[in-house]
Amino acid sequence: MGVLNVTPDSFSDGGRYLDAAAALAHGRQLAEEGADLLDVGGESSRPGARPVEEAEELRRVLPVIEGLRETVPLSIDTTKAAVARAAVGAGATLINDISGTLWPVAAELGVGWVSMHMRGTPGDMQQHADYDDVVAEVRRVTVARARQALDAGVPQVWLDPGIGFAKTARHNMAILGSLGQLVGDAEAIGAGVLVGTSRKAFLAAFGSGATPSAPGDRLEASLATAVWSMASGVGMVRVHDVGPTVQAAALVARAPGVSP
Ligand code: HH2
Repeated sequence: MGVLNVTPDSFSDGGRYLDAAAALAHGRQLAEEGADLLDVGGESSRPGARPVEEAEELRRVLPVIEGLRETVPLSIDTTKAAVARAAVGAGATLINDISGTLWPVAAELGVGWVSMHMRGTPGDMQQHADYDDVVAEVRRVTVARARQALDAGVPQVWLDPGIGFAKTARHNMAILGSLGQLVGDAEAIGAGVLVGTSRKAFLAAFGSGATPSAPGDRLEASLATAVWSMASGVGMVRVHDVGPTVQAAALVARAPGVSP
């Protein structure tokens, strides 16, 4: 899943693809690099991000979805039911909903849905990063919502632990270390697992002392966590750097017993 942010304020690429022509060109490039799906978003969800008006979000994402729908499958990264509906009407086939609430819309429209774990909203989520057992909560919440969605008739559901959403760097690492458990949960209910670590801040808190702090300079750490996720059985990784990740995925797929 390649990231296509049509926003002025996303944490790593804010403002670069706000113009529809720039977004379309970038989307076509990501598709050429081998993305199976592009995740189009018109509202940043970085910690402290401000909400965007519905009309503005629609203005950002709809031309991009209409312009790319013949080129590559698309998901819509939104928490608003009206935006999800319009995006699906324009050609998106998956609702990537970080709020965990839009499964009834996905059921109504007959499209896929992502069951992601978060507490609070992007504006206040980091105040809620306090768990007895973060892995147990992520598994419990994402599986319970996924079951509701599947029971309601959503045709395809992805469990996503929500790396960086109401989580400290240690929480994120604990989740990555136990991805096999979430993969087992997903298999048991007929869902997949999606993980998004790409360029996120926690990557700078671990690894060698030289791990760069600028989001665009976190390619190596992003690839390491994508490879780890795929080798743990995760079916989809959400990334900014599609070409290098596709190369890494091809290599992982050659490992006996692994099929990302
Ligand atoms: N991460 C981001 C946004 N949407 N959706 C899912 N399902 N999983 C994620 O981990 C995830 C997500 C944050 O990354 P990005 O889109 O690059 O930044 P921003 O939210 O600032 O636009």
